[in-house]
Amino acid sequence: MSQSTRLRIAIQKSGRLSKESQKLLKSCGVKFNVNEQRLIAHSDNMPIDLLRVRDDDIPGLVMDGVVDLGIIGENVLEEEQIERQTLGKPADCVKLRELDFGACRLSLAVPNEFSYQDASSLEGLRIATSYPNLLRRYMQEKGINYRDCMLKGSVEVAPRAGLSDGICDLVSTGATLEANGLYETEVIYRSMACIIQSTQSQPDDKQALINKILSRINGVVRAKE
Ligand code: PRT
Ligand code: ZN
Repeated sequence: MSQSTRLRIAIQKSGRLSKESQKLLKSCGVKFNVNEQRLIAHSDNMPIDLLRVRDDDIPGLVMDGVVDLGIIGENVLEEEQIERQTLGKPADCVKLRELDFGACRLSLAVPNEFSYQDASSLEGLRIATSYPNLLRRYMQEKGINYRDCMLKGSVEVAPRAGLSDGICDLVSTGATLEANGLYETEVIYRSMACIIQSTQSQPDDKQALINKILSRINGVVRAKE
């Protein structure tokens, strides 16, 4: 496959970052129409193609140089980076800047009846999470041994279902924890959406377009501050 002359930007197809990612690019003057059935949306006024994928695929697509830019939550980026470093796969990319949406935190939480002092209260216990690498890094720093319960979804119901003692999950308002009889004990990672670039060297015209988009993003984000 030859390298595309058009700039490829990966964004989340549908989900919490999807609308904001599209809005940001539109406010930078990139015109496009999304067809919900299509993976790719071509810009009408700039040599840019948007690749609409699952958010989990975005860091890898950028790190493998399949796309040039990606808009992704720092939590997913960092999780993938640790995973790839562990596997010896390419894990490099450049974080161009943090964006002003997608704020959340990855936190430890336990059932309301759990008497929690500090992270060592979880010694030997089972923790459900979709972020096993970020959790492992945090618990290793604290020197705490725990047992894994890897779940891609429904993490918040794991303790009630008897699958785990606690959880490590994303929180924004805290309503989901509360609705499931859990309380937040420690924030292990704070995240925002960010824009990342592949480390592959780019032809001058493509890099100039990346610089133009980035400078417009800087303007758009600053204007809102
Ligand atoms: O289908 P795809 O794989 O692309 O999407 P996804 O389901 O994996 O991700 P999605 O759309 O839920 O989230 C995308 C990104 O949004 C995350 O990786 C974060 O960077 C960011 N984000 C910001 C959040 C939240 N806030 C958030 N609150 N992601 C998930 N949540 C969930 C959380 O997992 C929990 O279930 O919302 C619930 C908690 O919310 P509160 O408000 O009740 O605390
Ligand atoms: Zn996902």
